[in-house]
Amino acid sequence: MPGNDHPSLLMAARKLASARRVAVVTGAGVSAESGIPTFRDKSAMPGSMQALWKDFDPLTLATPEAFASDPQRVSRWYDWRRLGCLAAQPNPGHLALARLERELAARAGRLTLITQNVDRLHQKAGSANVVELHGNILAWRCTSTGREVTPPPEPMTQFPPVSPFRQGAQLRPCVVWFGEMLPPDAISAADEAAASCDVFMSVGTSAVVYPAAGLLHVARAAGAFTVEVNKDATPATGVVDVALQGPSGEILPSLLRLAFGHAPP
Ligand code: BJW
Repeated sequence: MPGNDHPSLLMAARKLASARRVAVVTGAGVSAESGIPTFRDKSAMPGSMQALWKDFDPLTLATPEAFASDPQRVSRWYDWRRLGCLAAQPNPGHLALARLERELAARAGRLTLITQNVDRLHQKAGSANVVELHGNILAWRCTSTGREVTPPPEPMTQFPPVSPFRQGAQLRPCVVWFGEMLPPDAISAADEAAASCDVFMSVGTSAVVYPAAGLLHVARAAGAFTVEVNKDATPATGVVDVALQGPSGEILPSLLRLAFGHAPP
């Protein structure tokens, strides 16, 4: 984690302080400090909810093919994750991004927070302008009619859950699996924000899943100053203007303090 006087941190803070439009894309790493497991990290956070499903590769469960071949297992996994997301609380990284939105709004600026996460923790932290690229895990939809429902915050009792809308149909989570299209409104809002921002930040994502990973390149081509916050190196690290290595729950609050001073009580 860079110290508060580190030139990269100071440079990123100066750029944020003078920016009007900022776009941030977040990934699973931003929620890791809330105890939600990432997709590709092998090391689980202490106290995280990973143990039960440790023998399954999340990337092989998050596909339409997995749901088609074993809907019981896949829906059980998603219900377990849904309950974990409902119980989780935002961490200082989420809160810092919510503060960034308020600071920019107070200066007639705008933050577009583009997330690949399905956990709704940015909204729980107070962020309002959130673009969900990969859907959200709290809503489920009928495999036949597409109608959506928000299941109650208790464990489901039947797997796969039966659709209340059409006999013989099932419910699946409203998330985007590999090979599925992203919501068109979300991808166009994300593209527009990346193409028109002064500062673009990639936070807690392995930067390998497209189209989300392509937004950094859109922003760079349009002349934005680009920043990465990640505890490890990724394909984005060598591309950005400033790479800040460390936990987002520590780096983002430091960055906000340097850019805008201490948060008001
Ligand atoms: C910390 C930290 C801490 C940890 N602090 N950091 C162009 C080129 C090649 C392929 C494609 C392409 N365009 C489309 C594709 C195909 C495909 C794709 O991208 N494949 C690549 C993998 C090769 N994309 C798609 O299929 C997308 N659909 C699409 O494009 O439709 C049109 C189309 C289809 C087919 C062909 C062409 C066009 C859909 C992608 C959907 C992704 N879905 C998932 C599951 C969502 C539901 C669920 O939650 O279950 O989304 S997969 C999974 O990966 C999930 C995540 O949102 C996504 C990204 O992962 P993320 O968030 O980056 O997490 P991790 O675990 O990978 O990384 C965590 C990072 O945090 C690490 O770097 C850590 O170091 C860091 N970290 N703790 C800071 N405390």
